[in-house]
Order: sequence, then structure tokens, then C-alpha cells
Amino acid sequence: MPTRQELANAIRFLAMDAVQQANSGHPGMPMGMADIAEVLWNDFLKHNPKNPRWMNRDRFILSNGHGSMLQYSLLHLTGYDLSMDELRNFRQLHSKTPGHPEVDEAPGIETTTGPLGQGIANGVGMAIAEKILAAQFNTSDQTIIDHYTYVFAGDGCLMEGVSHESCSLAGTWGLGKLILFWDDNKISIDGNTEGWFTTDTPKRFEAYDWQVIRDVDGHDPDQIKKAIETAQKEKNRPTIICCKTNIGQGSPSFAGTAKTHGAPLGAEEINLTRDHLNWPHNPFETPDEIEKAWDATEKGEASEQKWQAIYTEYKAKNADLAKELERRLSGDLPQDFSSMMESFLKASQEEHKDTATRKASAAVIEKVAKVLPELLGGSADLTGSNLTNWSGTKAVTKEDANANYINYGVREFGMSAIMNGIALHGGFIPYAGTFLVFQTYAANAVRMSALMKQRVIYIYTHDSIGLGEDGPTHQPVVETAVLRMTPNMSVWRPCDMAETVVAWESALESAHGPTSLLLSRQTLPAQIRDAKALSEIKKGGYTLKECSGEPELILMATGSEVELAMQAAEQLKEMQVRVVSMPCCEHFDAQNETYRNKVLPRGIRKIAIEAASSAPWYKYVGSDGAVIGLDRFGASAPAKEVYQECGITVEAIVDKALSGIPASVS
Ligand SMILES: Cc1ncc(C[n+]2csc(CCOP(=O)(O)OP(=O)(O)O)c2C)c(N)n1
Repeated sequence: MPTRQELANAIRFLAMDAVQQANSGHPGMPMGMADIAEVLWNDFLKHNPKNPRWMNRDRFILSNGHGSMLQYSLLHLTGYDLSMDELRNFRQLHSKTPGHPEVDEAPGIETTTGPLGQGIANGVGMAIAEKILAAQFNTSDQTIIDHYTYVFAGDGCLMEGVSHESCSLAGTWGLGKLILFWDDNKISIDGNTEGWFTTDTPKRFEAYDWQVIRDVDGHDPDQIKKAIETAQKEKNRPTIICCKTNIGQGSPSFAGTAKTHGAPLGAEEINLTRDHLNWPHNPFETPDEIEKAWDATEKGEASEQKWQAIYTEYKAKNADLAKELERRLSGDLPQDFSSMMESFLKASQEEHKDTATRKASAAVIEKVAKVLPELLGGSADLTGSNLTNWSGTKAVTKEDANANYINYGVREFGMSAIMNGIALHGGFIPYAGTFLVFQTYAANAVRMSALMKQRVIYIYTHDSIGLGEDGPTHQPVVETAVLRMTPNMSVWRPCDMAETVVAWESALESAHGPTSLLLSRQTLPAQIRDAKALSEIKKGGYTLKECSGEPELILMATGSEVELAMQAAEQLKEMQVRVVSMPCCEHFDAQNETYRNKVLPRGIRKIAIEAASSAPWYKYVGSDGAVIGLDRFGASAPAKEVYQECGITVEAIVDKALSGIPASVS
């Protein structure tokens, strides 16, 4: 039987060899955390390498994702479908081993990590998802959802503010099955952290109401094992295991220094390390007996089968619950969902009621939440403004997780990264709100939702200068454009109730990507639509008001500015003016060319109106068109006056239309 040290050394050498071969990467962290990983994966982690999607697997997250070779080595060694060739191809194009772990590339990667700190927040999201799902589906005599979430994190992750936001919440929620390993090696890129990270981390986590296990020697398997056992015994608090480690452990010349953090050790040093650790094997060669000892396929199958037996019984006793659980985990909406939404859309159009689109969104939530128990709502302390709650809202508490709403507190970044974790866990469609202007606080987590193609629904209310008196600190300018420029993100800015219904439906049906719903604080008039226009909303852009002949001018707008375009068209009676409502540019762009050319024919002058950065509109209006946008900060005053001040008015549209002067911005 190989020793634990030898098992851990297998990780060390794979990491060193792969980084050397790629001539880039981070060997120090995998070498430093190898012993911790060895104990966790061999003695505790419940997983099945042959079925990485097993619903009750423990979740493992490498928040310090730069140490990706640690995770790739573990996946390879334990028997996931990740060959040695993939390790040889570390960081190469189209390999399953990109520089940082990416979900859906290698099997067994639970989340994409690399932006430090967010992995911890993803872990908090997965752990709260587990707790809620367990409360909803376990019965008094059968436990089918019951897994741990293990997170590895370094000093960098803990320096990041998002770790505070999310770990504070984890303590409040009492996430007893969340276990965080802190790689306390006192090294980050700039060197020894004594100049920039002197926080008393154990005290910090005690203040969050975590169980803190201090001073564990991260190279002593017995101490690590004992710490994990202690962590598992604590049911009501998350645990942080503070592991003292040596970055680059095993490297005779560089261990303990920043030199091992992010560069190959070099052939000479690797050879010295081979001698030092008594590892007489070639690069990428792991001796059979060590490979065998690592192989977790049999143990994994047995573990899943044991669970499967319980689940089979559960299914027999609770057929409906099991069916619902499977539906929720598959991400499918109930069968009659789209027909329900179709009738709802028709009724909304017929009702023809003026409303703020945030209120329209609340009405949609009220309708859909009743049939979608997977909806897990929330707000960053703006529930009364975002209107993200509904009559059946029940907030998650430490004592009662059988709930559907999360009061995230004032933590936009944490909220967004936690929602990513919830979506990745499965069983939920997370949505949550804040003001659009605070989107930038959370921007990198929103970007990660898009990169990971997760169904996360962002409710961004107070979407423009139309919010009025709160002034320019609260009035978004660039956010809409930035969201639109984000790949895989759908951005809807509806103009009334009917468009809000379609926006929500699209967000819910968008199983492979996030959606941002940009909603007005102020009341907007309901627009008149015939059946054709109503059915075309989902195309993202459509003719809302047609002229009698060939249009001479097309006014295009979104959200609150659609009404300005409609009024301007009224005043421009002498001209043939078409009004196009464009609630979702991404959906419009995805239509075929015939449709796009029909709505926005070439050669016809176009003016786009939106109270946000003008940049996204030039591709539509062309060189002879114009954009009436907002390329300045707003002002503090009643909404109407701010619109006047910023030059986004019916008169400005009419002037621009009549002047016929091409392409200038307000
Ligand atoms: C948000 C974010 N900022 C910066 C980086 C670049 N970066 C990668 S690793 C690292 C230092 C991390 O230090 P630590 O967590 O102590 O890792 P170790 O040196 O122990 O490997 C930095 C700044 C990043 N990946 N994410």
C-alpha cells in the first residue's frame, strides 16, 4: 500500500509536470494543498467518478482556481473521464484542462473558478441550495438530499470582499454542511502577505458564527482527518479549517516562496524535487499501485448504489415528490407552462393597464411562482423597491429552510455569486433584485453567470434617470450597454405589462443563460397591439406602430422611451413614421435576416431612443441615423425634469426627425 505521502506526491508531480509542459500555470498551490486534498478525497468525499452528475454527490469547489492542476489531478487519479493526455494538454486549445477550472469542460468541475473569492460564494450558494432542497424533499423517514459542500480557498479568496459577503450569510443561515479549507501559506503573488493581509482570520470567522478549527498542520494527514471529522460533527454552523501549509511543498529550493506561485519550477528544480521526494518516475508517470490506490470508481459506484436503494424506496412511497424533484433537477418547466403564459399575455394585453414595469414584474412573479416552486427569489435589501416578493413569499431562516425567498442583505456581489452556486447546484431557478446602477458592484459574478450559461434571473429596477430624485448616484448610464455586450446574456427592457410577461417567460425558459430584466420605477402607459404585434414581442424587436405606406423614418426605443417615440410619431403626422419597440436586442439579433430587414429595412432613416449609453444603437441606426441617448450622468430632480435636462424628450425626437441631420448624439 502506498503511503499517504506518496499519494499526495502523485498530485505534486502531475501539477509540476503539467505546468512545466504548458510553460505556464501555478504549481505552488497544488503542491501545498496536496496533503489536504488527499485526505479529503480518499477518506471523505462522496462522489462517483462514473456519474459526475449524481444528485447527492458532495460538491467540491476550488475557489483558488489558479491551482487547477490540483483538481485535474484529483479527477484523473480518482477515475473521472479525464485522461493523462488531457493533463499533458493542460492549458491548450480545446483541451478539457483549461488554465482555470471551467464547468462543462472536464467532468466533475462544479463551477468555473479563477476570479478569487467567488468560488467560496458559489459554495455558499450550493450549500444553501442543499439545505432548502433537503427541507423540501426529505421526508421524516427518508433522507435523499444530504451532501457536503467542500471549498478550498487561499489568502487571495479571503482578501476579496465577496468572501465577507457570502461567509457572513453562511453563518447567519447556519450552513452546517459547508466546510471551507483555508490554505494559510502566507504567500500571494507579491510575496509574503504580512504587508497586506494581517487580519485575524479565525476571529473574523468566529464573528460570522462559524466553527473555527485553528492551527491545523496542512501536511499532517492525521490532523487534517481529525479536523474534517470535527467539522462534520457540527450541524448548525459552517466550518473553516485553518490549514498551515507551505506553498510549493516538496521543492527543495523554492518551497515557501512566491516563486512557486505562478510559474513552472523549471526542469532542474523538478529533478531536484524528484530526488528530494524520492519519486523516480518520468513526467506524467504515476506508478500503478499509486493509481490503483487513488481509483475511486468502485467506492463511488457503491456509494451511489447505496443511495439509489434509498431513493428507489423513496420513489415507491412518494411518487409525486420524486417526480417533482426529478423535474426540478432536470431544469424543465411544467408541461402546461407556456400555454399558461400565453393566456396570461393575452389577458395582460386586454387589460391594458398603465403600470411601472417593476410592478408588472411583481404581477408576473405572483402568477408564475404559484406554479414554479423552483423559483428562489430574493433582493439585496430592496424588496419593497424591486418588488421581488409575492403573496406566498417565505424567507429562508437558519431554523427553517423550507422557503422560497432570500433576504440577501446589502450584498449585491455576494447575492449574484451565491445565485450562481444555487443555479449550479440544481433544483432551483434563482432570481433576485437590486437597482440597475448597483449591477456594477456585482459585475464579475454576473459575467460568471453568462460564462457558465446559468439560468439566473437578475431583476434590475430603477432602470434609468426615470427614477428621478435619488439623482445621478442612483441613475444608471453604462450598465445596460455593458450587460448587452456580455456574451450569453439576454437583456430585456420592457415598455409595459405585455412586454414584461414575455420578458419573464423568456428568462424562465432560458435554461442555458442568464437574463437581466431592466424595469422602470415610474408608471408607463400600456401600448396597443394587434395579435401579430403581441406574438412578435418574443422576437425581441417588432413593429409596434405601423404607418400607412413605406416608412420614411423609423423610431426605435426600449422601456420607458417607447412612449416618447409613440408621442413623437403622433406629432410627426406629416411623415410616414414606424415605431419599433426593441425590448431585447439579443433576441432580435437572433432572428433571421428576412425578419430583421422587414422590421428595420435598410435605406430608411432611423432614430433610436434610450435613456442609457448610446453605444449599442449605432449598429441599428447606421451612418444616416441618430441616437438620442444618455452619454452623461443624470441629475437629482423629478423624473420629467431630469429627462428635459438630459435632452431625452418628445421634442428632441421630433427636432431630430425634422432636421434630418444624420448621426449626432444628444
Ligand atoms: C479577483 C482576482 N483578482 C486577481 C487575480 C489574480 N491572482 C491569481 S492568484 C493571485 C494570488 C492569490 O494568492 P493566494 O490565494 O495566497 O494563492 P497562493 O499564492 O497560495 O497560490 C492573484 C492576485 C484573480 N485570479 N482573481
